[in-house]
Amino acid sequence: MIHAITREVSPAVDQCELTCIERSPIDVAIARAQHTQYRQLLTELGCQVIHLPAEPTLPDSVFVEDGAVVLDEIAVITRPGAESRRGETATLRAALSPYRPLAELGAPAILDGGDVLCVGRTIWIGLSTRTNRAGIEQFQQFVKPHDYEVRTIKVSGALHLKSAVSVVADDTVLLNPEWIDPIFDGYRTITVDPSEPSAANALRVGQTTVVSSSYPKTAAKLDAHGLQCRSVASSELAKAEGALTCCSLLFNG
Ligand code: CIR
Repeated sequence: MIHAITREVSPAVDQCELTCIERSPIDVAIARAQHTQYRQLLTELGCQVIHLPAEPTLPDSVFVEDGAVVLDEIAVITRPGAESRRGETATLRAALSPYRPLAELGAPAILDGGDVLCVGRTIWIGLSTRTNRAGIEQFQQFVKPHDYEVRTIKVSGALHLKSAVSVVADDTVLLNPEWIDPIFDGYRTITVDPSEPSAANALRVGQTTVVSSSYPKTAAKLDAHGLQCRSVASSELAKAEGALTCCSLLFNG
């Protein structure tokens, strides 16, 4: 059983944080409709979806990935890099407490879940505008007893590490070589179509890779490599600099 924590799009989403893109108006109704389709797809792919209510005062709260990192052994509640997002973690802590022992990062640490990429027993953490060395060091202390190796990688040109690279199968990563070096030894690397730089954020659910319908060329590439793909519209939340992994916390039950 895969559990998926999601949260309804905030009515304040158009006041979201933005780092690498220009602001453009966000239609909350469209964003909510696309998010509903995303949740329906997760259900279809076998997830039990735990959908949290909207947070009217937290514009970015739909992006639940940034507030926690859930491993098989432990969940680490983060301290998000953007101050406006720190209020998001209390409800995630409550939602996760029935499922995992919890640990929590404290100041001066900052870390967004979008910077954490688990590749087998290696956890790559992006050093970014949202994640600092104190965040990585504290995280490492929490996961060391569970036999994970933490490695740091510098992120530039993208908001988060997972804007640039994601795991799409046991042995395969999808990445944008303009934003990240292909240093994932032993893993097959598929690169995004150059006309679709943001396609590197795809969501693996069991044996299926979910790709945004905005990126058909990259989806065709994944298909050609034998991956089973599904697509979903995510264009409205892309205006808030969010992609597919950002909208859920997936973990085994
Ligand atoms: C932010 O800047 O924090 C949000 N507007 C977007 C967060 C997207 N999250 C993610 O990639 N994990």
